[in-house]
Amino acid sequence: MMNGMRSGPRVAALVGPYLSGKTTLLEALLLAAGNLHRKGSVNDGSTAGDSSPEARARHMSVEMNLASGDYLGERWTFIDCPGSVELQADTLRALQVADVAIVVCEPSADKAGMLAPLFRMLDEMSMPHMVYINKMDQLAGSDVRVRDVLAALQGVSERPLVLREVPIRDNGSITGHVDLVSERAYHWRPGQTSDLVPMPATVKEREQDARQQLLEALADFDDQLLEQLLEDVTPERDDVYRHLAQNLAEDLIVPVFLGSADRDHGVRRLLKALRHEVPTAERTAARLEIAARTDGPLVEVFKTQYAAHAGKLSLARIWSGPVQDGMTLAGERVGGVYAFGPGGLVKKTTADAGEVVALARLDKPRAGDLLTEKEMTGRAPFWPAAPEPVYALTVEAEQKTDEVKLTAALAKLAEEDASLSFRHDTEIGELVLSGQGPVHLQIALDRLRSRFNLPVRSRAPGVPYRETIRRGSAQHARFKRQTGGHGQFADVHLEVRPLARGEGFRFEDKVVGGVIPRTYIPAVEDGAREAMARGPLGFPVVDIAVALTNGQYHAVDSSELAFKTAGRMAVQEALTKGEPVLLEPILQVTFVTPTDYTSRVQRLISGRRGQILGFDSRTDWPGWDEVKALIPQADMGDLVIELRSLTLGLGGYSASFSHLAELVGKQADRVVESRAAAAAAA
Ligand SMILES: Nc1nc2c(ncn2[C@@H]2O[C@H](COP(=O)(O)OP(=O)(O)O)[C@@H](O)[C@H]2O)c(=O)[nH]1
Ligand SMILES: [Mg+2]
Repeated sequence: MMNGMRSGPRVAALVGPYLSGKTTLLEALLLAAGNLHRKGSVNDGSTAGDSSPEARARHMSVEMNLASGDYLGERWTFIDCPGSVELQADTLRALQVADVAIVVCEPSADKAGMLAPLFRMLDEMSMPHMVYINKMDQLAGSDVRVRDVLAALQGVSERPLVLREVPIRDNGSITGHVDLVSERAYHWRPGQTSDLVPMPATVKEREQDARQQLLEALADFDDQLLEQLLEDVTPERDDVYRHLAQNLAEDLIVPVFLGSADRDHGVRRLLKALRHEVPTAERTAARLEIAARTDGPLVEVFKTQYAAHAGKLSLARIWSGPVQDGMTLAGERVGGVYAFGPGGLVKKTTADAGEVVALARLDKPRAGDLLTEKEMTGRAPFWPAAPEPVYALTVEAEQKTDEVKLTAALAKLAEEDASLSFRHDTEIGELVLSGQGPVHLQIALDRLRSRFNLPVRSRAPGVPYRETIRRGSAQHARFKRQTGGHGQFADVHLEVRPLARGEGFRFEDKVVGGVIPRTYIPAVEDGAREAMARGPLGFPVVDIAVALTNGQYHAVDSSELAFKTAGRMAVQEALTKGEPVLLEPILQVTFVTPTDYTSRVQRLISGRRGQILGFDSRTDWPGWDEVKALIPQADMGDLVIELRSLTLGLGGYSASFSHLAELVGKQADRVVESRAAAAAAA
């Protein structure tokens, strides 16, 4: 690297909050590297990234965007990741195959907290990452200081953040930077290489200070460097670069760069750092515990996509090469190898280790699979689990005839995105789509229309209410009918009584002396179950016991059907008389939130008829709390939206069924009325 040796193709993932400027930076990097002639803008929808109709319509990245280009003879693939928390799954996948993450953020101390989960995740993965503080142009006329922004960022990063540049200020605006390793000063010019200028006297002291901090940070990991510093020896520049590369590769320090993606400032400096300091694919494979091969290809699929014309595409990083069009991978023939040009996919005949490619027409592989020629050799060792769903909608094809097509299309979308799932809800008889929030699901619905030509309707899914009784009773029912030849006869005595919550249904046979023959007794139980399918309030009945105590039969006229009918009649009667009561599902919900917002989360819980069970600071996560609560499922529908707006998008939750609880009063009346109205309409 430093000695001019080629490093092979490398991959950088651009991550960070929504609107921090990732897509703009991608454009600036491609332009600065010489791969674009004209720079697009996210504001008029002309960027290389964000080219899908769903992204253009929202002016935001709705999925990862890839673009490869060459910089000084080396191949780079940039993966621009969506910033929205709802679209995190894509970011996680991109990070699985990247050599480095570039965290793009705004020059604001107030917004630093938004980066806490990201820094934490990167550190947990030991993922080499650097920070690019974007939008430096916005500091013109403000008194925001870079060192304060840095201090705020450090507050949420476990790893030391190390400034690589200090800004040059002129009349309040930032006009350039001083590189702390080379100690050269640069004047920024839009769209051009920066001018080397003499270091302004005003910045000298600050520069010395920041440089000393950088060297001390490196010396923490190297005794020889520490000795040099103690003896006031100036370390060799190449040594400093070597330490920087080494510490980045091991995620020991996080270098921080400054710039303005919009104006192409500080972009070449960033590219140079990428070139000299980012670990090779080989080193990344070792970090990920993926054993490269010497005798053939090994590729990792990290995303699959169903493109309109090309069919299924498997996006893959090649850990061992080469990969050729027409070769066999995992026993299937590769029907096309594509690179990611700034304008779209570019067909290739062969691709080498380190590259990211799209492989066409491989049916079997899923994201996270490792492939060789013959087989899938397993899963990537650290492949992340899909995030739990926190939001759901029902989906229904506008045209009834499209229903089969709808299931097939949803299966493809769910394969592309593991954080999206769907199931057929037998109780409401509808497809329920679950995911990470309203934006996430709306994007999926838009895709059904734009990619599969499938217009759909959607709404909030119903709550699976139940009902039970409060009072038991004894019932007698006789079913008797005389029609032509032989008739129908069954006579039963039942005792129906409520059970404790969660006990379900029990059927007890207390018949003595054979007053009802054995063969008819299961039929009585079937009849009871039929009555319970829809209780007097309109919902399935739970938590009751039915005991068959006595009865009569007729040698000719009795039948299973007759006893089933009598059983149903008796249980229906008992339910109506038993003070039926509605039961609603209560979920156990565990929230995680920065401590600053814990009281807001507690108010949110109370506002949704919830009951706080307790809260605690997270032992392994300083500055964060965990709040446990019970919340009715009926109040969970849009909870994630409010939670995110109360917590700067940082709070999250997971929920699971806890128990059924009685619901009475006006609220219960409303539920029963709307059920009756729905039944009447059906
Ligand atoms: N002032 C200023 N605005 C920028 C800069 N970089 C990006 N933006 C603007 O910030 C907004 C979000 O940019 P975008 O690249 O879409 O952010 P992303 O959500 O992180 O991909 C757009 O309006 C950009 O024009 C910058 O360096 N300076
Ligand atoms: Mg973007």
